[in-house]
Amino acid sequence: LSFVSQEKNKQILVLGLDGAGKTSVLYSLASNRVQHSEAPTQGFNAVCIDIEDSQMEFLEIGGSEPFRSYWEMYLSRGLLLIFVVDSADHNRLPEAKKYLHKLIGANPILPLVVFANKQDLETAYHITDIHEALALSDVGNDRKMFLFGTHLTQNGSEIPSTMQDAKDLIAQLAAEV
Ligand code: G3D
Ligand code: MG
Repeated sequence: LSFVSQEKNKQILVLGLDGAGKTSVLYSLASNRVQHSEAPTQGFNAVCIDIEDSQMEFLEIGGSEPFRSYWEMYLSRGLLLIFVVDSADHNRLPEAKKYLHKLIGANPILPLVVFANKQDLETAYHITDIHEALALSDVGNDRKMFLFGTHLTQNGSEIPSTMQDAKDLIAQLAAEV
C-alpha cells in the first residue's frame, strides 16, 4: 500500500474527524459491500478503486489531531474532497465545521462531496441540519458541492443506493477535472 500517486492517477482526498466513518466508507465504496473498518487509521490509508476505465486513488488521512496538519498539504494535488461527518456526534459538529472551512478556504474551487454518515443512528441529524451545522451555504459559488446522507449497517450487505449514487458522482466529477 502506497500513498505516492502516479501522475495519471486521480487522487481523491477523504477527510473528516476521527471516528466519522472514513475508512468504512472507503472500503464499502471499493467493494460495493458494507465493510466496517476494524481499527482507527494510523496516519494514511490509500485505496485504489476502479471506476469505469480509470483507476482512482482515494487517500484517507487520519483525522486525529497529529495528522491534521497534513490535510492542507495534500489539498493541492487532490481532485476532489470527500468530507465525512458522524451525523450523530452533535458535540463535535462545530469542530468538523471549523476544519472543513479551513480546508476549503485553502482551495476555492476544489469540488466537495460531504457524507453525512451514520444516518442509521436514532440521534443522527437530518441532512438539512447537517447542511446548516457545517455552514455549507458558505462554501463558495465557484465550487461544486454535494451532500449525501449515508449509513453503513449490516456488514456484507450491498451498499445503500445513496452510496452508489455518490460513487457514480465522484467518478463523473473526477473525469471532468
Ligand atoms: P474513521 O476512519 O473516520 O476514523 P471508521 O472511522 O471508518 O474507523 O469508523 C469509526 C466507527 O464508526 C467504527 O465503529 C465503524 O464501524 C462505525 N461506523 C462507520 N460508519 C457507520 C455508519 O454509517 N453507522 C454506524 N452506526 N456506525 C458506523 P467502531 O465500533 O469500530 O469504532
Ligand atoms: Mg480511518
